[in-house]
Amino acid sequence: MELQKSIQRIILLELLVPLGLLIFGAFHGVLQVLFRAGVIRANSFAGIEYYEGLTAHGVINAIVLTTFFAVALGHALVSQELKSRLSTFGASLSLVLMLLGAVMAAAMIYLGKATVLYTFYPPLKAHPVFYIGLAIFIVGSWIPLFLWIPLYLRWRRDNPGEKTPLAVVGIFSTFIVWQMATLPVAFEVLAQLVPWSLGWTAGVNVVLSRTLFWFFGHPLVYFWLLPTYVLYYTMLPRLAGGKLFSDFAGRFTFLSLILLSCPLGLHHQFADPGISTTWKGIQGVLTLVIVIPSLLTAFTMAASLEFAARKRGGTGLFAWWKKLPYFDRQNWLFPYLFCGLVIFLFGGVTGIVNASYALNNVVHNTAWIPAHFHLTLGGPVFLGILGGSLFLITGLLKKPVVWPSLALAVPYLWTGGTFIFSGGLFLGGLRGEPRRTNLGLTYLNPSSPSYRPDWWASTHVGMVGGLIMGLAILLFFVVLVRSLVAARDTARAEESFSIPLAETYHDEEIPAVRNFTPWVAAAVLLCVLAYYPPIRDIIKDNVEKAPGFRPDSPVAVETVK
Ligand code: HAS
Repeated sequence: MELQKSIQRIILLELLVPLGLLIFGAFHGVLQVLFRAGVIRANSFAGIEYYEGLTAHGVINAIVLTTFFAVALGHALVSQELKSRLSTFGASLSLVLMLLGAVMAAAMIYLGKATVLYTFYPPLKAHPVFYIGLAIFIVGSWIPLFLWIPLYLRWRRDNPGEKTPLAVVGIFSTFIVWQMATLPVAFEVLAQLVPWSLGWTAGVNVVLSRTLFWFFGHPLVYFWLLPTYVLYYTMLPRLAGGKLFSDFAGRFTFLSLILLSCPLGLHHQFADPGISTTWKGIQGVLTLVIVIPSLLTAFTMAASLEFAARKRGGTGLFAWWKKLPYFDRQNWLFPYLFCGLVIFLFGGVTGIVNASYALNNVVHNTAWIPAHFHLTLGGPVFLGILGGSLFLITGLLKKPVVWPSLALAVPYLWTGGTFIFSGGLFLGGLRGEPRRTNLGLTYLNPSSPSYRPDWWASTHVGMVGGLIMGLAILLFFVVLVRSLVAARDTARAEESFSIPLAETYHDEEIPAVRNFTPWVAAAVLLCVLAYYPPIRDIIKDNVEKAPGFRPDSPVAVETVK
């Protein structure tokens, strides 16, 4: 069944608009490395202040691009796999709200009224329109799940006893995680930040809002990761020329991420006052448990790749790796997913370092942290989005990918750049180099009393990596634009578009992964157990409310009576 034309148009907008914004997001990324290396030694560049650019970089790349992609992929896969028509009205409403919210937030950032970084927690204070824009954006992103649920229930009625398609399990898991994650942040925004920014309340309970933010912020990272995991489990084995090694591994990974994504946010707050070490310790241990689905994914992907490589004639204990289609121009999507996996090995290991309560003291708030998340969010997730978007856009428009060799080069260039960039930041982080700091004006400025010449090498290595990453994105846009303006592919014009999904090698029958309900119920229970006591303590402590600040000054922008 072909995807409705109206939904195709919506998906295209959901992919193209954020990719357009990515031009700004990526530009600010490149400026970041230049500011940090002291190549730009100023408070602003091209009229955009350092923290304005950093906020735009984070909000566009980490929130807007990722959420739009998840929704677009969700519409395409749910409709295809459940062979159902989506509500055009519902999908359009979701799109309009998300666009409106994104425009409101972006306008406030570029007007200099929301320099609060992508984490937007107080005491940094933004204009109310920024927070309201974010709230509207989130509400827009809630709608798709509620459009898909009736289709799913109908599919189950019509197909009794059949397994839910794996891609649908993955997409539903993504949006269940999103739903659970966004409730606390919606509460933070609506109950704390909007009234505070409107001047209705004086000051804000920072411990509470940071805790609510990270209650959202950690599952957010799995919301980013899950669509890429859907691509890994459902597409990568086929692109490699084989089958998915284990269907159970996919279902278990998706469902266990529903269970475990939320009750871990305190590992971002190991250094925060006002929260007991007991709860930080418990959530720290749970963080190590959530590594299990990713280790299972590592095993399953390696096994699936081995199966494919052996089918292609690969032999030996390790020699089979050589047989994978790394440089096949017709199969340009393979390296986007494969390189993401390779990068994620390092992102995952450094995540385990962060999660270790004692080691976290060494790396917290240093350049190590952005190094970690450019190997997770900036690695598998970003490459999944780039490759997935190019695939969906050209597929829906029935256009060829022009210059496939260039398209193929992008993930390799990005991988090289990311490793160099993160290598520099890891090195700097271990020497105490702070994150979110305009180093060029201070520590990398020879005429400053705080000059740190020993940070020169790490920031410059980071800069070289960042410039290579910038070049990779530029080349991606060359391919995208060139493909957009190309004539339609006449050979594909008559075919209906569908996403090619992998068959399964081991199709296990395990009842525990056949139903969402127990996983969702257990997840809610675990969240209550992990968060009720620390939040109750924070409310009981009733700490003094903090005034608002801007990131570039230690002086508050208001007083709290
Ligand atoms: Fe993280 C901070 C711990 C995963 C993103 N993380 C962040 C921040 C972001 C982020 C954005 O415990 C900064 C937030 C901020 O602004 O302050 N993270 C973890 C752990 C994991 C983890 C334990 N993070 C992610 C993912 C992200 C992400 C995924 C985005 C998508 N992270 C932390 C902690 C902090 C943190 C602390 C707070 C630090 C602080 O002090 O502020 C785990 O889920 C990772 C598990 C992953 C693995 C890897 C599996 C490997 C696979 C690849 C297999 C490869 C193959 C191919 C088969 C164990 C699946 C091989 C082929 C070859 C040829 C080699």
